[in-house]
Amino acid sequence: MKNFVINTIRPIFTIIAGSALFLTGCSKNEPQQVIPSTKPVSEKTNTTKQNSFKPVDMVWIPRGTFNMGSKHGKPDELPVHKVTVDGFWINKTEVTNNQFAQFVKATKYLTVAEQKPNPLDFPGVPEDKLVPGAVVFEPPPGNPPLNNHRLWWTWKIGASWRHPNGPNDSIEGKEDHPVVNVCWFDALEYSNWLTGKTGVKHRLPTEAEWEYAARGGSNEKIYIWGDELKPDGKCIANFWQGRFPNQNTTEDGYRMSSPVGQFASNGYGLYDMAGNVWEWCEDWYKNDYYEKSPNKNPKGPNTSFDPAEPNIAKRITRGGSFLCSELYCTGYRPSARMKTSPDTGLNHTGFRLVAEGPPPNK
Ligand SMILES: [Ca+2]
Ligand SMILES: [Ca+2]
Repeated sequence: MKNFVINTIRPIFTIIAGSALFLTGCSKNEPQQVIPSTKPVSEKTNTTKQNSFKPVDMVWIPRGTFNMGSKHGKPDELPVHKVTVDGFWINKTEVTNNQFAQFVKATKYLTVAEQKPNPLDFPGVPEDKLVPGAVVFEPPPGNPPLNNHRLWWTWKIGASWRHPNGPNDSIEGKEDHPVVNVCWFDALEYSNWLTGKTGVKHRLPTEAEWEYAARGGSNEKIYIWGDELKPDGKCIANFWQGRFPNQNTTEDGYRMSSPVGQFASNGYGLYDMAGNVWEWCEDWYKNDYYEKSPNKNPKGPNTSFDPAEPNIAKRITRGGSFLCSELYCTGYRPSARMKTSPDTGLNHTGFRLVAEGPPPNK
């Protein structure tokens, strides 16, 4: 959120504060990682529990090799390269509000979007302006140009996972929708909680694991289901139809998020790997990472670099969301890479986890 505030709301805060906000000690090779002041849940694994690990909400993805990246996408999806990943468990669906609520109930965890920003992170900004919030989609009227995403994103006071679109919105009736407005650090806390609870290491997927799982065995297809966005003219995922960002025809049945698992699963039995909400991955984003990525179990670069915003360190998000349009980001392609500051909650971003338990008994 800090980075979003500094770069997007900066002019507003600069006017309020009467002084400029700035990043210190931050270069393109030295990502500035913002660590929220929450205590990590202790992480324990347990051999006995590991052997009896049979998660009902996860699917085992067997070890395999695939072509990662795409010739049909953006420059950062190149070069297409062979990658082998070991087997892993992964959630069938995005983590839901109901699942996240269980975590919050058990731990009393406050997400970053619910915490007051630390004044030390915002030199010059009056404390009364530092209030909890998240970044929410609110397009201006008309047909704004599509080259400036700041036009349709607003930092909304009071937005959080409990209030996806702002303080007047709630998750009542959306218990089976994916949790949103959770940042990368929140996902980390949730995974640590599950690790402690199950005795099996849970974590965010690496970018390579995510893409391998998303492809569902259909290597090198543009979309998870093939090479046509709408096979037989039908929408088979929750994305945006119409002219982004103001004409949403809801041809797929959903204006914003949908309950998880409303569309057909992919070849591995996973739902919403295309669309619904973006999903955090473990890796840092670096635009040219594929040029030197290891070919076995790549875990991403050690530092982040996005040429569009070189001073902001970003983690990967994957899979696209209900806001992804054919005219704009096409993020629902399994190879599409998005990147977000790890402390930023957005109302189109959630996550799913992988687990490092033993494979299922044959
Ligand atoms: Ca939709
Ligand atoms: Ca998704």
